[in-house]
Amino acid sequence: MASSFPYKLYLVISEEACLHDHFLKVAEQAVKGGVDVVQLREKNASTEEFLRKAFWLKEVLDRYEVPLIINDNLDVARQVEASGVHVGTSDIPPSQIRENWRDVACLGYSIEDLNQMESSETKTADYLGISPVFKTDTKTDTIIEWGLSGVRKIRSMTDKPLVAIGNMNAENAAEVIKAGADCIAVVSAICASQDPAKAAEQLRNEIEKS
Ligand code: TZP
Ligand code: MG
Repeated sequence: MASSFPYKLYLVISEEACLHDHFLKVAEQAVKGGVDVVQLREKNASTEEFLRKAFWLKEVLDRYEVPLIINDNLDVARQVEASGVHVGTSDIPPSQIRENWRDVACLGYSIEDLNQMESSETKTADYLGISPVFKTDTKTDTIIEWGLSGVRKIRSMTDKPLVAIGNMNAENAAEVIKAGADCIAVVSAICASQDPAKAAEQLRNEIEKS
């Protein structure tokens, strides 16, 4: 599909999710393994800390020409000149992000309820997160578990790029792509791995062959 979101393997990273190495090292290894877009998601950091981490991460990703997306913080995103912002249903609405950042390159919005598919907020997003595809211990305040049927349903309702997130791994990536997702997003499959580069490579292989 032609889109402004040509990415296939999306790393959603936070410092605390990285169990075996510093998060900047994990991000770099993941990119070497095949991650082509990275989101910094720091739910517990102060703005100052978030900003500092974002600057560091941006510096690493720029070396590989991999875009950085910031979770739910417009100020941090703009200050580090990120490629975009990702928001969920309880965050700043996408329309407001666009009003305040006219040339935002990449605006992501999580779909947690089928009713959202009719909303103008969904129409304004550049890509949609299917959240979560499968239940996950990484984010427990979720409403639905979309499963493969949910991915197919959302696919039938939009041409927008779809990013699948929630307990995604090398075992289930191919079937989720076949169900209609364009991109696979992971936290723990890479951040909790002893070998983030290899984990990314395995995921990338599954995506490419499906
Ligand atoms: N949004 C929906 S599920 C999720 C987010 C941020 C967490 C995904 O983490 P994991 O470890 O890949 O299941
Ligand atoms: Mg949120």
